Amino acid sequence: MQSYPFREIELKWQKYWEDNKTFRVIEDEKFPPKRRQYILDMFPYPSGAGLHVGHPEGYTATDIYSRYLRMNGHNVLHPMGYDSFGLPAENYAIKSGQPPRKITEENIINFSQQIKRLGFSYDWDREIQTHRPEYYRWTQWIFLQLYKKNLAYESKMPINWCKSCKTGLANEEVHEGKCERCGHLVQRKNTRQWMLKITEYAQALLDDLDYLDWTESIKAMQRNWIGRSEGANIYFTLAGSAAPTCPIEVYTTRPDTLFGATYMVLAPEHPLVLQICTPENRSSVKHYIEQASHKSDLERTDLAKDKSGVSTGAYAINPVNGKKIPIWISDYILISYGTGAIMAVPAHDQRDWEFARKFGLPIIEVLKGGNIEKEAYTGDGPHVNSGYLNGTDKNTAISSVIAHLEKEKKGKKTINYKLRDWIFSRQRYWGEPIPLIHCPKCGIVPIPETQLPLTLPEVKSYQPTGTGESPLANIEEWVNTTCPTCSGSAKRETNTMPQWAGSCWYYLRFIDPHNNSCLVDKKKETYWMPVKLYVGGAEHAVLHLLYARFWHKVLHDIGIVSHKEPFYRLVNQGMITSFAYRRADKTLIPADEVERRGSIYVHKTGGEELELVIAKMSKSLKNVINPDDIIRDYGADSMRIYEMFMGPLEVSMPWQTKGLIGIHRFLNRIWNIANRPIDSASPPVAAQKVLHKTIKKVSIDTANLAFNTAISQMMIFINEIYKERVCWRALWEPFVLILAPYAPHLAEEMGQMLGKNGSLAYHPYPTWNDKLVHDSQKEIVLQINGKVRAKVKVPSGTDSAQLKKIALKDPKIIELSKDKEITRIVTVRDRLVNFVVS
Ligand code: ANZ
Ligand code: ZN
Repeated sequence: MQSYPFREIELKWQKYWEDNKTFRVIEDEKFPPKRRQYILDMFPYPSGAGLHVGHPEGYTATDIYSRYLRMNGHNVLHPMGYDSFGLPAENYAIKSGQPPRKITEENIINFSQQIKRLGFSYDWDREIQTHRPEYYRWTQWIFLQLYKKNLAYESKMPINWCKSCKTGLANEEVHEGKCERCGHLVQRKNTRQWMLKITEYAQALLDDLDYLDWTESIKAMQRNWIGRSEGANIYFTLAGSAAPTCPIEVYTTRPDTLFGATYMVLAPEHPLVLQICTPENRSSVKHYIEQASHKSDLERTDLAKDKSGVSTGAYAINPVNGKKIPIWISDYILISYGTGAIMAVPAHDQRDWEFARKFGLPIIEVLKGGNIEKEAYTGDGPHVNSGYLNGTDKNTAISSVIAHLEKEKKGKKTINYKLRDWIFSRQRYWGEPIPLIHCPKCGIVPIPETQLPLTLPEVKSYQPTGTGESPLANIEEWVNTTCPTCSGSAKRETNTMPQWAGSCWYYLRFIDPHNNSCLVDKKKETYWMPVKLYVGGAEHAVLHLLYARFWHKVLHDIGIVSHKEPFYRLVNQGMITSFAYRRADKTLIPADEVERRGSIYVHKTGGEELELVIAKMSKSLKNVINPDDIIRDYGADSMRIYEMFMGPLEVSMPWQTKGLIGIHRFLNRIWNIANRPIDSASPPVAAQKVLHKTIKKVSIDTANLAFNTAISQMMIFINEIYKERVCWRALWEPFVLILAPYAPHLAEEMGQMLGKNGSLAYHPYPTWNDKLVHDSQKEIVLQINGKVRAKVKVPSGTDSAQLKKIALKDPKIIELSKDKEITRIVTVRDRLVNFVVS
């Protein structure tokens, strides 16, 4: 294919923007608050694999939007940086023997080149890298503020521990009690951890979701994760004289079912278990506790799992009716939720029902309406077998029972959250050192703020120690220090922060990246915050996005930031997938041999059509598209527009090189028109109308992030203009301007050809003329039995009755229907009239 000289043009303009610092931005007071826009991308982790085609999808969207806003008179902060601490670099360091710093910085250079080659309008003077001491100094500073506010505390928590890999594991990394990586049985190990009290902000994190302009699905995920539930704590005393005097407290969301509580279950880790269990049951209880310790919470709460448990031999008294009920232990009760103990109501809770069925425990119906022979009934209904609650519905019964329990001091209304405190320490090297000192005399002493950053020392080995300490623990000179309070000898904290720490607040540093005296200047913060649009993948729904909101709220409470929430509007881009293989024989298929058939994708071979599987791009499937290749063969502008044309931003779509080639042809056509002789005469009215419709549609769609439909409209315009032999200046100038946010390199070049000086980046965006947008006349097709027989022009908006009249007078219709009977006339305003005849 003959291509326009995209390479030359793109490199030329990228150099121009860089040399002229075209996109540098300052806090210019001449822009009123409404015209200050902070448009943010999720900054990448600079992996060794380089840029993925998924990265530019979000980056292109925010870039088009930022460019559009600038042309519409907004001051736009649009920065980029690197989230550069993290495990992959450390693992690679262990394998290759090279320092993580070196690997990371090489990756950043590569990433930067790739990102710059796409022509994004970032203010590169604001670039930050989270692994740089100038940056993590402030990450450590925030940690100290959390510590001072009692929001950071040390705890011994049982975590998943793999002996063979010498490391703690997340719940998600444990399968059937075994380490996902090596297959070893996972143990629960008590290790010293630093925790952040995110739970203190549970309610605020929940409440403030309401006013955020985020996709409902992400909000729902956060709400679920926070998991607020309302209910009651109820106290059960133990039966028998030898029993401990303290009652067992349970948490329930259904206190109304108390009359149906026929037994109790404690988590195996509950501190009372070994105290209350009878001598005969002791050995089976101990055995069960040991078994449960190998399982992750995820497995224990799996609904499909067969219930297991053992009896403690002890009994409790149901506070509402004095009945003696047995106490069991089972791993479906988690120690970390509620009180770690439940009252079991098998008639109305499915887990309890299954447990009761398995162990022959009594099932008493207390709400009418279900069939408890078959399953637990979780619906509402009048209460039965429930003393003073009989006849009431669920909500009335809940309030009534709580009032009774509170009066008799047998229970109280309670709110619980699923959200747990954040395990914030890692026994790893490549992260921010935690700025604390352990002094034998003074205890834990924070490092004075003036001594920050506490820099990460170079080490020889990045291998985990296996003792639960990070590799930093092996560096004597670093670990041994003096106490800032008493000057005695003391030791440094050797745990580091998790990979999420740096990204919790990076958007604030972009506002004031070189400030050496504070995290962010207050005036600048007020100027830019909150982020007006944040674009990135949905995989961060409850990790980064929740952690960042938490830190932001703490920073708000200590007066560093002016808003309660950091990201006002969030858009999650869809995933760019790829084709994997034929269903039948699993052979790989190149993406450009694929065709679309409605909602499926097929590969044609010798008359045979095979349906294709859509998959994530991955090395093992050999279906990864490398952005470098695309830019080399088709240019950055083609890549940008193609990714935006694939479909709505939020929808996942498979990559199709064929589609990219189509876009490249479209840009070639534009180039072809640009090289025609310029005509300064007034263009025909029809052409002006297409232009104004295009300006209107592209403006509105761009403002709404509906980039794909904006591009379609530009295509319509180009097809119209391409037919003519000239290039009218009056049409071309505005078109080049609306194209500029999308294909900035090509547009800049064409702007120059039109005699514009410098960049179009701040050129006023064209406006449309309403009179030219509305067609006064519409062409209506006249059909007989669905076949087009004639066309007529009518005033736009002509109503149905009028349309019928006009159509019936049409000579062609008169002639073709003369011997027939018209049974029905269908009209569609501004479009058609169809005669159904027989
Ligand atoms: C009695 C009952 C009767 C319950 C009934 C439910 C239905 P959410 O909504 O998730 O907060 N539960 C309490 N603590 C638990 C723990 N540590 N591990 C496992 N399960 C626990 O769930 C609260 C319900 O989950 C509580 O209400 C309790 O069972 C159980 F018809 O108590 B319910
Ligand atoms: Zn001391």
